[in-house]
Amino acid sequence: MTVLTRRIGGAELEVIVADITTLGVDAIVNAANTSLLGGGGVDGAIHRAAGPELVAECRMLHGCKTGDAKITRGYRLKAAHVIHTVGPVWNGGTLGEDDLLASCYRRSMELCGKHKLTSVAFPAISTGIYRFPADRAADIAVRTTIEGLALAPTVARVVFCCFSEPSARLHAETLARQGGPCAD
Ligand code: AR6
Repeated sequence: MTVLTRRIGGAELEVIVADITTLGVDAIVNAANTSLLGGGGVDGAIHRAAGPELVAECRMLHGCKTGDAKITRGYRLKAAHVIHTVGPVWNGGTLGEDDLLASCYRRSMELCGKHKLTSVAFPAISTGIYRFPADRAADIAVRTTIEGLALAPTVARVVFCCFSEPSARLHAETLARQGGPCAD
């Protein structure tokens, strides 16, 4: 279900409610942990849908630091690639959580630029098991991704793939504030 679409520069940004594992984009972003070897939430769903080849490639990456991102192939997913990023665990906001979350979106966009990807879908990183407040995270996600378009000139489509309508509403509110005229 598409909640909002906005054109910003050469890119279309969409807020949708969907299961990210079903999307046919160049890359879906995974909210992983530092091991990159799978887990619960969206990470578990992506590994289940991609098949065991994904964890085999992840094993060769030797983990990922919080705030950083690494790219693999998508295997049995419709998406050609998976960008694995590690969001911060929310600890009250005094341990640099905002900057680390922004870094996840920035590094993911950098990888899109480096690999000349044209479309990317993000889940609401850190807002599940890692307990980052959903409204604060949505604001960082949308603002940092818009800034990150400059790092990824090939990207023509960005999807904020929310798993619930309340989450989509938060992303849509921020995007509506930041975005230009409606693309529909
Ligand atoms: N499609 C889209 N979004 C989803 C899906 C899905 N299939 N499944 C869940 N979400 P979480 P985190 C949403 O917990 O907070 C894992 O164990 C979910 O509703 O997946 O970054 C990792 O290995 C929420 O809005 O990730 C780490 O250990 C958002 O995705 C840890 O969880 C993120 O929730 C990472 O925790």
